Amino acid sequence: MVLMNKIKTLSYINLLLILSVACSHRAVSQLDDQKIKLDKEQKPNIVLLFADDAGYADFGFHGSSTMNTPNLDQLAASGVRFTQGYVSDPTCGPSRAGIITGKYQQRFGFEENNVPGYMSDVSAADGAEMGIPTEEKTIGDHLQAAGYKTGFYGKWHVGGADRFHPNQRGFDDFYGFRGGARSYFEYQKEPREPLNKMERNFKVFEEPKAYLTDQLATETVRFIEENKERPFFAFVSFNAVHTPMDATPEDLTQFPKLEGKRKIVAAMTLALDRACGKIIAKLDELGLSENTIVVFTNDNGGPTDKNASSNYPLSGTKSNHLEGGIRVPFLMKWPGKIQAKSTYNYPISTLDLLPTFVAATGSQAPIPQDIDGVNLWPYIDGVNKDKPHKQLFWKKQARAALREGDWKLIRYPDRPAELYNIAKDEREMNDQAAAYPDRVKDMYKSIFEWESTLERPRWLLKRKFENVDIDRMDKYRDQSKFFQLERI
Ligand SMILES: [Ca+2]
Repeated sequence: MVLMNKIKTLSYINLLLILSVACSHRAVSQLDDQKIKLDKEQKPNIVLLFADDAGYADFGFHGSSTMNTPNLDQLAASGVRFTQGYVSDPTCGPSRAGIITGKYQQRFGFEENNVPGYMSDVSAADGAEMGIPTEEKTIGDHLQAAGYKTGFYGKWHVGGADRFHPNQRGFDDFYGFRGGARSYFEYQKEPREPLNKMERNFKVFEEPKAYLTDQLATETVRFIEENKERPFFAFVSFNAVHTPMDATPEDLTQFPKLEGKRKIVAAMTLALDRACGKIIAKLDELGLSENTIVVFTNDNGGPTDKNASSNYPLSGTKSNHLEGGIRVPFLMKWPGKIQAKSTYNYPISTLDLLPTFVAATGSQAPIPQDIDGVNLWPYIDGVNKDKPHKQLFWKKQARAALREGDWKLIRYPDRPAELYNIAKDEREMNDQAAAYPDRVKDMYKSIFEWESTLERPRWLLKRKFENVDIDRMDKYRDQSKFFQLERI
């Protein structure tokens, strides 16, 4: 039956080829060889380039003349740029739990960021125990089931305990760290947080010899070379440009006009772009580019206070539900399938990557139904002209947001809800709540109804971090106050 299904997908010429050799014993192995070859040709490789805490504005393809990102600019010109690409949370751990499962992470209790040392004394879980529950299937699990070799490089941050290890969660090959932030240089002594040690597969601890961003590219290139004859999925989870603010002296010298953290983040972004370019160049060198989907996106908006990132013209930052916290750079390339230099303008989500990737593998692995992401191919192709999502939700504790059509409602713990028309007011400057009280009521109710379907948080941050997030939002909300000279 499987063979019949496969044969249905073969071209007429390939079918003739198989029929012509299928008459002898020797032909059986030829048939197998041909099947493998066709599998390889039909199933695209997938490379997900994933940045950390990058500012929406801090890429050439988003208009930055400060940052130097030629390789990512080229990627943007080679495929589609999603102009309203969202993450499912404005912080690291929950956003990653969403992308890795294709589900709103609050559905399995991954509502709050998981940062050892920051958790409440009464948190039900802490430390290495804060992870994606093992009953959830990951993007790696799904692609393994579709016959892919899977590799994960860099920051994991969705569970430090052994049972949450990437090798246990659908990734054949791993070089990275289980925690959420670490030095970009080799640790000379045991770090305070052992989850941040670099690890090759399971418990073989091996610090990087090169600047970490470059090392992650080297590891990904190795994985691509090792698997060039079969379909592969590389999840490249850079910690760039998350703190600590570590850059190489060579990269820093490229930005003589900048100072302080802004200079360092520019150097870190240059290294991020170089690493992405190295991976893309390897695909070109091996002749794999035509049959490889390459995605670039980022886990949450830039924390301007921490790493001097800019989300301009969007408002807000990491850890709040303004557009600057949840709307991220989002590129996808697949030559011959996705039109170069195109844009897609309806809202999409990182939750969509799991079903979109599974759909690209062909019919053998069905798209899971119990997820919130949407297969984007009919929308990218223009076959389906509707919006992929009628609603998109965000929530942490009392704070929440709902995007419904052009409207967005933001619910706060310390002030009335705000309503924005994102199509007319992308910067969220003109609160329309007083003008549309019925819409506010309806959307407020919709958030509550969605919340009622969610699990309770498995862990809780200390209360004071709610204040930290609100204070950061208020101080850094209007991004036009920062880095003004760069925009003149
Ligand atoms: Ca992050």
